[in-house]
Amino acid sequence: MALTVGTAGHVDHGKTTLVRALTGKDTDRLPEERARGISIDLGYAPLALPDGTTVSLVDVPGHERFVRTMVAGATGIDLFLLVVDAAEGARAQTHEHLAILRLLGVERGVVAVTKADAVDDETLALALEEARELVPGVAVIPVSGVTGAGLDELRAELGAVAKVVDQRRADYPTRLFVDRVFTLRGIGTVVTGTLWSGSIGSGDRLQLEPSGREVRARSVQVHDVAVERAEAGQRVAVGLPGIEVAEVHRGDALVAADAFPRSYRLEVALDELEPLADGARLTVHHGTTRTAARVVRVGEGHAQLRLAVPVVAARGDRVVLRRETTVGGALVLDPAPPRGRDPERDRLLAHGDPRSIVLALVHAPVRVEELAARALLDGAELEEGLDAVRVVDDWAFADAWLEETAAHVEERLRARAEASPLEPGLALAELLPAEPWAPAVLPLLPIERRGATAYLPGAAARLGTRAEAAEALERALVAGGLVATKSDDPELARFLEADGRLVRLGDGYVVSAGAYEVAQDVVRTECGSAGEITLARFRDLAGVGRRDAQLLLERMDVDGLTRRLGDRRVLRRSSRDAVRD
Ligand SMILES: Nc1nc2c(ncn2[C@@H]2O[C@H](COP(=O)(O)OP(=O)(O)OP(=O)(O)O)[C@@H](O)[C@H]2O)c(=O)[nH]1
Ligand SMILES: [Mg+2]
Repeated sequence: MALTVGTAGHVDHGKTTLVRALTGKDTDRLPEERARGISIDLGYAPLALPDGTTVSLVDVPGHERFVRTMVAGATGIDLFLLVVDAAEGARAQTHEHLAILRLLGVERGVVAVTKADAVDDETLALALEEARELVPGVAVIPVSGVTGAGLDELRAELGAVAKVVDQRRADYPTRLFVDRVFTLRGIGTVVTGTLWSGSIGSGDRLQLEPSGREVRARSVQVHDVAVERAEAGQRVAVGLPGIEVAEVHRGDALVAADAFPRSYRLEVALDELEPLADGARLTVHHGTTRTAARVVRVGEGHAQLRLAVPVVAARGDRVVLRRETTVGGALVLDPAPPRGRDPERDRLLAHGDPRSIVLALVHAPVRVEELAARALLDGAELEEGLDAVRVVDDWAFADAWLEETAAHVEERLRARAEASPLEPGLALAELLPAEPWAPAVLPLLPIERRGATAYLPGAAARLGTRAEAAEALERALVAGGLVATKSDDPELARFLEADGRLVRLGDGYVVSAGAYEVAQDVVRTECGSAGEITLARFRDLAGVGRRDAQLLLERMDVDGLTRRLGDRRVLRRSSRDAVRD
């Protein structure tokens, strides 16, 4: 299993010396580190354990000025190696580093009481006793980085603890926080970091955050050895062709495309070492990055952290909050929450089970892939959570929303049927917003579709209060015969036409269905004998005025009975055949 061990402890207590004694590698490589005799930057070395496995060792600086660097080094680790000088005992950064480890959720590790060679037995015994009290439940081993005493016991204990550390999430999308950037001849820009989750293989397309730039991984190495694929928990060096060194920095993240939100806000459960007032300004450390932030308190023990620089976080991430010293930490509940304070949503998120979280996120339709990209739930959790809502064609929405929408649609169709019994339907486009989810939701609504119009199931056009008007119109039509009647109620006319009771001509004129039949017969007969009919001839034969004659003929053109050639009309071929039959 791939694990990373991080050192911790006060300045000069012997961390780097111990790492060198354990691994043979001097991690104080900067000239300034050598000149001053203190560590300034993070150092990395592979450490072989007695059982043959190799873990990565991150050596952090102990000086109080470099605590922020220690945090960057500690965010990716699985277990700690706390180093205490036997002569000095626990000091300020021993305590602060321990607090940071606890805030980051790094609970397992080993305490090495070092420089055992430089103290008498009594002092050593006291130091060991003090260390046991300081970190209860963790093995305390006396060692010397100079004589090598106790190193075998220390390795054995690290091996034992490594066996019980929780697995990293290989099934979660890839995320690596960059801790070093450099150039290698023949390879170009190389970034290193601890792989928090997922895996990276040569050729993988990844996203560099927070710039969002797409990059391709080449030459993946774990501790200077090329590998096919690096796994979660390993220290990884990735060659990034086409990227300049100046374009990548410690704190950037290399992530699977579109798997994590890029966010200026984190919704968190606070872990306060000292009270944090609403509006407090501090520095948030997340991954290997840090940014200025403001605390906006939400409910009991919760807050939104408003960040100056966006981060790519996921639910369950831990952050460290610092001013001059470490003032607390926080557990990310939502890596990209909405701006407002919503205690109810906050409560649901804190509740923590996948179903509650999905319910907190989903009301109106949301794409499932968008939910995944919120980095709130991993694959299996998301699947479980989606049981709490409906999923149709990759759209997730709450039952409550569907009910609201159905009720709303029903209400509108009912109102429409009441106001307009002749045409009780509504255009679909008018009924549902033109949203991409509409096709998925439509079949679930209590409507009947006829073409592009929606009706209440079984709804039929009714005359309702217009029954009298309909009768009056029909009486007028009978009296009018072939002479067209003007109707000022187009809806009624359309209804009666659909019912086969009249025929609509242009300009709002109508004739009875029977009269239109007669007029058609006149045309058929004349064309049958004379081959054609003119407007004047039709007017005379039908005994109507010029306007009505023209309206009737135009309707026959539309119906496909006749075709107009100048001022003459002939039967269309299909109509001629019908006559011959
Ligand atoms: N006698 C003795 N001296 C030690 C031992 N370990 C470290 N030292 C000395 O202690 C001093 C500091 O050691 P480092 O290993 O640089 O301490 P550090 O914890 O890495 O210091 P920072 O990284 O700056 O926090 C050096 O002068 C070491 O030679 C030890 O086991 N025995
Ligand atoms: Mg050091």
